[in-house]
Formats: sequence, structure tokens, C-alpha cells
Amino acid sequence: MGIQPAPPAGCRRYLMTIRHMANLYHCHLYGILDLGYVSRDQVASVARELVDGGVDILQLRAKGISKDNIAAMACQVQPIAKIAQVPFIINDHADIALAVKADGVHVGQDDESVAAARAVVGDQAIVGKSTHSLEQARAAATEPVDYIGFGPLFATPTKPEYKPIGMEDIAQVHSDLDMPIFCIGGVKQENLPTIIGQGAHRAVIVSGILQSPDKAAYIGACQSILTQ
Ligand code: TZP
Ligand code: MG
Repeated sequence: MGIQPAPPAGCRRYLMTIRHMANLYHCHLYGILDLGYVSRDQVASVARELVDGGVDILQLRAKGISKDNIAAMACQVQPIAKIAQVPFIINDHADIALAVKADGVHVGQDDESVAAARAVVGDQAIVGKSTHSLEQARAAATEPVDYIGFGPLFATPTKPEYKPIGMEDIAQVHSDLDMPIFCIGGVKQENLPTIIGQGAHRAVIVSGILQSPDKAAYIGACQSILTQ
């Protein structure tokens, strides 16, 4: 058998998308190191608590902090996530994700496009996008994105400027889109069974985890609800 030619770029991208989605399909609980709850000097230790506790994906979200400082924190977290084999995602900054060898970047509706972020981090990286309605979720699914966040379902102090969208479109977004969808916004251990009952399979939990007195126990309890 001769040497197989490399697949064309579009095909390579398609294969990478399939691979990421296949990997992300095993991920149910997405944790975020949010600098609104974690001080800079605790970032590494909290990262370790989250990955040891069992989050499936970890994001660094540091609003209002300089890029140099975000990059410095990301450099601390990257090896912790790498050793734990937990994908590490940088919020907002594709250039930092590339520089620190993170696994991907997460962009919002008002950030650079998925295609622009993808051009920076490359086909091998994970790119996620926040969506705040069914319409935005459907639009995001036409972009080169590997997963979406869907919410905020409920009011949350972590993103106070956003109006909650409620649970009514959870079933529809899951039936419309064949990609990992992480429900987000006011999701806690207590309401996980309710959102799962509405059709959710995956969740991002920020304050619930970070404000828990026993993060590992909280993560474990959420994982057993999400994977039962
Ligand atoms: N995007 C939509 S809601 C939200 C983000 C980043 C914050 C979710 O945080 P919490 O504390 O789990 O409600
Ligand atoms: Mg953003």
C-alpha cells in the first residue's frame, strides 16, 4: 500500500471536530477558575483541588485582569491540568491559550469570532462559545466550534449583567444540536436533577464549586448526579 496523501484542510478540520466532540462527549462537569471567587495566589491550589476533585474540563476566567497576569496564572495551571489530563481552556484570549499551550479557548458573543479564535489556536485546539438563546446556539453550531455553553439558565452573581433564559429551551437545544452543550448559570448541586430532567447532560458550575467548603465532595456529588 502506498503512502496516503494528507487529507485536505477542510477535511482535517472536520476530523478534528469529530475527535474533540468524541472526547468532550465524555465530559459532564465543567469547572471554572473564576477570579471573582479565587484570589491570584490561590489559583494553582484551587486548580489542583478542582482537577483532583474530578472536573472534566477546567477554564481560567479572569475578568478585568491584565493579560500578563492572566498568562502568568495560566502558566501555573497548565501543567496541573495537563498531568491530570483535564482539558484546560482560557476564557477570552486565544493568544494566551496558544502561548501557554492550553488546550483551547472560550469566546463569548461579544468576543472575536470562533473562526478568528480558531485561526490563532489552530485546528488541534478546542474552541467553545457562550450562547444565550436557542437562536444563538443554532448560529454557533454553524461555526467551527467544539462545544457551546447555554445560559444563564438562572440568575447568577457570577454574571449579574445577563438576564436568565430559564429552562424552557433546554430540550429543544439538545434536540437541534449534535454537539456537547454545557448548561450554565446558577447551576448548583440542588438544581442539577431538575435541569437533567429537562434534557441537560452537561453543566458548568462556578460559584457552587468554588464556594463549597469541600470542593472535592461537591464535585463528586455533582458528577454522580450528572453520570447516573
Ligand atoms: N456565562 C453564563 S452564566 C456564567 C457564565 C460565565 C456564570 C456561571 O456561574 P455560576 O456561579 O455557576 O452561576
Ligand atoms: Mg468572553
